[in-house]
Amino acid sequence: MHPDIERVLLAREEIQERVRLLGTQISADYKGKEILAVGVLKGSVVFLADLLRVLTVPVEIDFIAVSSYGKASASSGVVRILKDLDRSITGRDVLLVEDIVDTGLTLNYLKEHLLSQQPAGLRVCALLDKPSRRRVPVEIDYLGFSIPDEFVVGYGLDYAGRYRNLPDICVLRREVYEGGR
Ligand code: PRP
Ligand code: 7HP
Repeated sequence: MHPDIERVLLAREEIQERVRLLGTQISADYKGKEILAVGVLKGSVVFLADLLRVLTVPVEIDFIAVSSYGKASASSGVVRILKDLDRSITGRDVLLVEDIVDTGLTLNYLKEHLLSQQPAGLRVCALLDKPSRRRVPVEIDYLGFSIPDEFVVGYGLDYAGRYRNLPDICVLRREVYEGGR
């Protein structure tokens, strides 16, 4: 195990099984429709890549990137778009794909931003939720796991840009991020 890791919270097999079930549920709910899956860069890429491959309905993908408001100043709730969608989503069935919902500020902002473009529908699929950290209420239509308030990395999730390549979702040792989170 990587020396910066305290323990594995969700092992790769458990993640794969949950992603498979999410894919089955989403495919059933969207039967007869075509999904435009919008991944939120960069954390969602691993999850999105796996989710895509278990969907049985037609799916296109696009990406959006937002600036982090910085966890230290979460109360501002200010989110800035760094890369917007390539194509119009008007009239499309959009599935917004996130790796983690923490304060809810990013998702809240993104939902408003996307809804203002009149999609036919907008649902949210998030792999992880930390409900104890929530500052604004946000609805998650498809959720992988609800987790406690511990800083996790791996399977796309980072700390300071690192650890995204770890195949399991792991709790990062406190000493690594203390003072910087
Ligand atoms: C993470 C995550 C969400 C956001 C959730 O992104 O991917 O977008 O934080 O936090 P919130 O609910 O408190 O708003 P991050 O800013 O770490 O960027 P990344 O995806 O590039 O790692
Ligand atoms: C964002 C984020 N990124 C990685 N790990 C966590 O636990 C996180 N919470 N919010």
